[in-house]
Amino acid sequence: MIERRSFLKTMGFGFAGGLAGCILPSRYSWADELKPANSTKPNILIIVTDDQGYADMSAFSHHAPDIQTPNMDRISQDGILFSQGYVTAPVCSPSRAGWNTGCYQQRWGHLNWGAKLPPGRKTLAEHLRRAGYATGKVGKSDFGVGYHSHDSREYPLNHGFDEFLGFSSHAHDYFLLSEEIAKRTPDPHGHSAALGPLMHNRSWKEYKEGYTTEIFTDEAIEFLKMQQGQPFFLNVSFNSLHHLIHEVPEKYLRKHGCDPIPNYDPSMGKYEDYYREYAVPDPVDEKWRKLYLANLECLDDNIGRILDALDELRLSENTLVIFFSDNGGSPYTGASNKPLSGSKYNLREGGIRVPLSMRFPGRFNPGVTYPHIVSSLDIVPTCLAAAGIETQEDRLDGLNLLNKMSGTELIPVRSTPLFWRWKKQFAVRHGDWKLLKLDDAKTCLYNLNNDVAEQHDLSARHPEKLKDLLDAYNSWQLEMEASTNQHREQ
Ligand SMILES: [Ca+2]
Repeated sequence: MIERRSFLKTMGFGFAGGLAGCILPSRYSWADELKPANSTKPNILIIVTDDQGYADMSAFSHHAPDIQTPNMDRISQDGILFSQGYVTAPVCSPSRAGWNTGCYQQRWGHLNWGAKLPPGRKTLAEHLRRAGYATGKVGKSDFGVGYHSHDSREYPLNHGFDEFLGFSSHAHDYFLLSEEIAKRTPDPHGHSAALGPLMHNRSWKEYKEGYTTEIFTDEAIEFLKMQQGQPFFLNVSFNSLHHLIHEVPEKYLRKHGCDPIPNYDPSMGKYEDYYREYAVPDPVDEKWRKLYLANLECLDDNIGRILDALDELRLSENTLVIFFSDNGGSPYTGASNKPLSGSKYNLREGGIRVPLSMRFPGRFNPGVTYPHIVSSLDIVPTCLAAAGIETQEDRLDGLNLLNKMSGTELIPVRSTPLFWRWKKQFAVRHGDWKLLKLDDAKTCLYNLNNDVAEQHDLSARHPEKLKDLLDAYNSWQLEMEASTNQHREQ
């Protein structure tokens, strides 16, 4: 992310580096660069993991016995752990569309993987950048299947980020990041995953050696070092723990007793064929759990490096940190969502209830577990409130959590239902109740207060509750369709 700082050096702002070789985003203006810093605004750091299971964070009392995530746990030890934190979809792309905008992605027809990010839907980065924040994104940016070009709205520099290093698609090889491997591969930017150089601002950046979890961490720390004195928004979206889960540095493989699996080589044929073989291994046995644990430990260590950097730079006290997984654990990686049933790719709790924590020194009490329903939709309004930006409540589907989490009495913030629709599945959560319609199955009703694993269908015993939630879903669905039609007409 040296380009912007190099530019400032030439303006006499005292940053290291030179203008030679720099590539400036085309929409930069002198006025933007000369905007005075406002150090009273809090910084915002959002760390997103990929496909992490609900049982795979040791801060939870229900965590799986074989995992330890001491660095992820630091966030909730100093802040709030959410035991009922939901995302808006059981897969990457629509979930990310939801949290980045604070709106149900169904409002513009983003039901599966493929919808775009419409210009009429502002992202958190756009809100914050307009308010004077320096904005950076590192890692995975995913708004639909396929590789997005540098000039598409789905590319981070075109929806609010000043700087970006990562990939704009749903999956990337963890290790294969060189130009040479991309040239030798018949499908380096395949439909399902990519390999080769990372996207870097308006260009590309190759790594002859390296590992994405560590590269993204290095870049995030570099961003933090250079942003002291002005408010920043940094989003670090790791591709860990997405498949290909077996791509892990050797020291972690050794520690967890894993047998290495050879990575792709062009002599094997198409990358997509390799990717599909290891994205859906059969069976997913203890071998894969060990690989998952190795990948998770590397991820946790690197999150620790970012938190350490915040401490060393004396930024922690004025930074709101939000941590969560974009969807539940995948059935193909060895993740665990216990005690929930279901997983990534379905609307059972295991697909949409995720590890979620926040810390905001001086605003959130430390060491609190919040037991009520919250959503990734709440991230945008909460961050806007933290930044002192007037929240356009009528344009957002989430809630501002800021003042609700500050006291000692933890009351439910959400009185209205949450809704999900993904492919043919849909679900409604309201209070203790959940309505669930899976593919080709009857519509079920669960009381999650005493049946968190969704084992006992109560639809026959409580037909009035079933009807209430179904009516609410149908009304929501009509609202989403009307909104989608408006977007189509724009
Ligand atoms: Ca994901």
